[in-house]
Amino acid sequence: MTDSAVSAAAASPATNSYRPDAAPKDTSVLFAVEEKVGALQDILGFFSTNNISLKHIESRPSKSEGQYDFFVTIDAKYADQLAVVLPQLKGIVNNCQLFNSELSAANAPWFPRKISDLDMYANTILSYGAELESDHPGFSDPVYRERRAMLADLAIKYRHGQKLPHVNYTPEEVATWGRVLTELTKLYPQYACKEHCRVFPLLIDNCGYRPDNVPQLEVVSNFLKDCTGFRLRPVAGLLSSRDFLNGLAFRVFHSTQYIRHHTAPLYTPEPDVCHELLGHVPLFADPSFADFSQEIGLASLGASDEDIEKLATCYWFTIEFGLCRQDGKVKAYGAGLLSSFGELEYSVSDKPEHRPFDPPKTAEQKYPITEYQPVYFVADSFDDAKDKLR
Ligand code: HBI
Ligand code: NLE
Ligand code: FE
Repeated sequence: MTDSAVSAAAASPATNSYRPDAAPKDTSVLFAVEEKVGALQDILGFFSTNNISLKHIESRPSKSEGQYDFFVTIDAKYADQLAVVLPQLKGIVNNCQLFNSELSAANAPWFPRKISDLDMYANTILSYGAELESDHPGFSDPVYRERRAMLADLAIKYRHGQKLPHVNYTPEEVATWGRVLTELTKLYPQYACKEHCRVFPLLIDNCGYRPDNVPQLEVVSNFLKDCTGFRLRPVAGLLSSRDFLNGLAFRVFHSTQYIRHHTAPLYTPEPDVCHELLGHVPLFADPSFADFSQEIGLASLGASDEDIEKLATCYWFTIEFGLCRQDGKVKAYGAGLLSSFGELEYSVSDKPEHRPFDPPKTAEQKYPITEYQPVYFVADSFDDAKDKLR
């Protein structure tokens, strides 16, 4: 590093100091235009009218039919001028994206660079939403609330590299887990996707999935590490979409450790240990699904708020509430379905609407968070979902 780079790094906050090369860089911009005679001339005209000299330009047919992609590189000295006219350019082209730019690097939100950076999220839990509070039986039960506070505290104190907290579940908690496990086990053969059905017996054999035992996160996390490199990290409650998705980029799944209230075994709107262990864990042990999950996470690193929103919606309709077609039948792979013996059967029935998984459309779909979903998206396979999401 040069002296000036050292001082630049020292001056910026510790969390944002990673800048491997402080020399000014070329700026590149990628966009698509409708295919027509003179399209290239129009593009060149835009840059020359705005006094920006091009260093490099190339074109190729776009993935979307009837359009051409242009990839344009300019020298760093024109970067400020490009920033001025960028909104105008965005008005006349499609899918405009900026690369390699000092400007875009400076504007990108902070994101974790290494797995231990996830320790920063331990204290950034969102409060429980009002909706959750009003229809949540546990919130008027003082014993339950105290237990939740104790388990939240364990998660807040956790740091990367430590053993995951061991919890001695009470007989009442074990009974709730046992009920959920027993009911779901009856439904899985008919409604769960084949990847879930393949892994589930391994969890019984290796991780203590039994009606009389709530499996410990540490044991389950070690099992996942062996299968796909995914691991669990305890979390006190809901994280922001950005923080939660960023974890997936590092193959880290933030897992709650408390259990739903004993009066609501059928369905709960918030994640709990039943949801994490029965819904998510079996699929994070599947290599193709693990890759799919990590790709959503990688796309979230440094993404704009707008893109985070779209990724969170795609996450919701796949990892959380996804359906897929297998051997001519519709099966559940979404964790929110695989952990709810109320919603699982409903989701594959003809009551809700089923639409094909199509990221541009799926990313715009609104959804309720405290009741059964009115709409589900059906993918052909995890590999197909992964290709489409890209
Ligand atoms: N936080 N702890 C936790 N668990 C989740 O399942 C979760 C979250 N935050 C957001 C979220 N899920 C999703 O609904 C998307 O917004 C990513
Ligand atoms: N509704 C799910 C269940 O009852 O297990 C939890 C969903 C969490 C997003
Ligand atoms: Fe979940």
